[in-house]
Amino acid sequence: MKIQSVELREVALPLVTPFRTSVGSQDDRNALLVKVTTADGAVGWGECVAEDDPYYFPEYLSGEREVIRRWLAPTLAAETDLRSAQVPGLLGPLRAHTMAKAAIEMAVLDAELRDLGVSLAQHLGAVHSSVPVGVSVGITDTLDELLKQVENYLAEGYSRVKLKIEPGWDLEPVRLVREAFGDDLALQVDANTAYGLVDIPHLRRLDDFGLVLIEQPFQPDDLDSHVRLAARIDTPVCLDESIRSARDAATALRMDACSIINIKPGRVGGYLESRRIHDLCSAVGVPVWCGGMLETGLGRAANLALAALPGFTLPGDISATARYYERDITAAFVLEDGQLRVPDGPGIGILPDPDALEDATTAVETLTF
Ligand code: OSB
Ligand code: MG
Repeated sequence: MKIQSVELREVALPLVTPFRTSVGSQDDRNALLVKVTTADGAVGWGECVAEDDPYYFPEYLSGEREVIRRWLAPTLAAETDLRSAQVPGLLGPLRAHTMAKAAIEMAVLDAELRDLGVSLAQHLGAVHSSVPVGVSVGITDTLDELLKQVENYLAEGYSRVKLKIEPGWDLEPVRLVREAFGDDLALQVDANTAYGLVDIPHLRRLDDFGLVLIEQPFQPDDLDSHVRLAARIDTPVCLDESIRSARDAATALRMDACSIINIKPGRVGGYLESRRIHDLCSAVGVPVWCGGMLETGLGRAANLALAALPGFTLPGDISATARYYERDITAAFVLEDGQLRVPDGPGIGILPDPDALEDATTAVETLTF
């Protein structure tokens, strides 16, 4: 293909409930959508998962938009016979900006596969037509409010629950949720880097609650503290923020810094690098699961394709539309027996609804080449 234009569109979607983690709270999801149009008229959609501010990850939405505009789109548009498989290699010399790279790679994959009539799921090697999914529950003002939220999500059928934790909001919420909903509930926690080495004795007390895993207790570049925790705690340690590539994954596993990996395509530079991490982890028997960034229906469609690969043996943070938005820019994803269906149409298998897209749009810019 030859890229003829790239549309950068910002959309603002109010969340149905504020989402609070140890690094901040948000009421809206502002997403950057990337639409690629080829010289032959094929169209592909990508979503950049960068947040407004660099609290979770160093990249941020307006910065990633600039990176796509100035460097990534022109680099790919210079190719007269672009194939999606070349994208990681072509963008590799540009440092970091994995979220921008992932967004434009997703759009190129979508355009290419739509044209071929092949689904992203099939292209990546999916083996499931639907996948069990979990829900990520933010920090709430009160414990009662947390229990109410978990109760509602369980009534909807979610297969596992992830609680956000931070110092002062850890053992007690976990204990109460475990007591209220029983030992069979698949329960895990995510600290988003809120702890330090000195908290290891405290974190070990989580072993009383039979958790599936503890996600990213320490700073992204602090693999050493994760190694020390993993050696002292029975609960499996999982990394999110620390893993930005297949090489990072290999290093973390070799060091025994974790025994489970959360794969977020945006964080690792795309769906192709995500598959490499999946393949590497499968080869050494390490479970992986698909993380989420409160994506619109576009990003969640693609995440479902990834989560249908055989090594994704734990439910991901890919919830039904109703958990995030009253009105998404795509048709809603609905939970069926705790599972979401993997889109099987060409490309990512879903398109934005034109009216919903228009209503959510806050800015559009078109680059032509
Ligand atoms: O750490 O997994 C995280 C959302 C934004 C930033 C970081 C994280 C999250 C989530 C949301 O946990 C998961 C979802 O999209 O449902
Ligand atoms: Mg996380």
